[in-house]
Amino acid sequence: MKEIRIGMIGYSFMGKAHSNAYRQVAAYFDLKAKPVMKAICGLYEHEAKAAAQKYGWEGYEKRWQDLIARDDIDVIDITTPNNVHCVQAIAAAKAGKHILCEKPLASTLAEAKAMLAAAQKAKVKHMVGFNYRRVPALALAKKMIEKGDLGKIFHIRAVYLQDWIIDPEFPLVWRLVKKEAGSGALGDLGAHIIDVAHHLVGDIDSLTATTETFIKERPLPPKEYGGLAAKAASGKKGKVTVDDAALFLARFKNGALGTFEATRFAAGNKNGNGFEINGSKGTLKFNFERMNELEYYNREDPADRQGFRTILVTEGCHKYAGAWWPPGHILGYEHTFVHEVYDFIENITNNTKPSPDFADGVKVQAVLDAVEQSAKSKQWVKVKV
Ligand code: SOE
Repeated sequence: MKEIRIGMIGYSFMGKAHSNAYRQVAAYFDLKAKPVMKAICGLYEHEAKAAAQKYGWEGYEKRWQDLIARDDIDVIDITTPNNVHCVQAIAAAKAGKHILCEKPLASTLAEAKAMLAAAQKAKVKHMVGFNYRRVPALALAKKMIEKGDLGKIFHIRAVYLQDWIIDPEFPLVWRLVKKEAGSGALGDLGAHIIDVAHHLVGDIDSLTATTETFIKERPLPPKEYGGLAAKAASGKKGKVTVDDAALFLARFKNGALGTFEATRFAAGNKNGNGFEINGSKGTLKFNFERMNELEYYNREDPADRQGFRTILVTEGCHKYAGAWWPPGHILGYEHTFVHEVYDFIENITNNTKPSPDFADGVKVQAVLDAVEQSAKSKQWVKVKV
């Protein structure tokens, strides 16, 4: 069987999730080409070596530049902090590698555009890791909206609620530093719900936003720490230079209205990525913390029995779900990444356009940029790609 040889940059949370996906995908999906996990690299050689052994990579490289230069690698998977996505993706494109890059695509709109241009010039396949599109319940929502089951869309109410940094003693990890992350909850969580809105409702025309940083400084983490789960902090403190929460109102090009809330200070919400979409014929509601369920209200049900029904999205007829288990044997977060790498490998072997690709990533980046402009100016801002 043909092989698709993968090189991965990064070995923390997303590196672990993507490694698991490459290991599993061929066992559950029929592929024309088998992913081969050639090598992984990251910040520290000893951690790359350990990750290679633990996650099932054939080997590791000390430097991402050496990984990209290898002629036995076809795909570069970028799971590093946002500030290095651009330099790594452009180098990978120049080396003729297909690229799967984690979200948000970049730290700035200019970087995102440069990544898209480089990938297009190199004629390589490019996908951005908005994995929530690949939750079976979201795929069903997309199908229902496209079929017209909701009719004309009036509203999307989108939230992405987490609570992992309410403790002021939680250290200053890279996601809280503008130089590395570009923005805070806005780019990390808001990017996901903006992409979902683009996917399910359409393009955003203009918006007005506000952001807040509730805790202005935090203890510095030890030199080597892993991503989200920072270990005990050192004594010194550093400034938080990104938003802890970002909220905005949006007007869509198709006339719909949107409210968006991305925060890491919503106590009790662990990964509350959700939406409610209201249309002329009904409503869909989704919350990732109940990711196998989609709630549907149909205004065309008989008057004496209207109400929200909960669809358990685990049937064989539901996109992706049928590849796994019998109905009711629910899926989890990690399955969305298996679906993502399945689709990307299919795009490469069938020479089809990945979705979402870097152009979709640029569209999200343009909204992130507009939110930051509006939060500063306190005015409505047009979204400009
Ligand atoms: C942030 O905590 C985070 O890890 C995001 O970066 C991921 O994209 C999201 O899927 C889970 O939460």
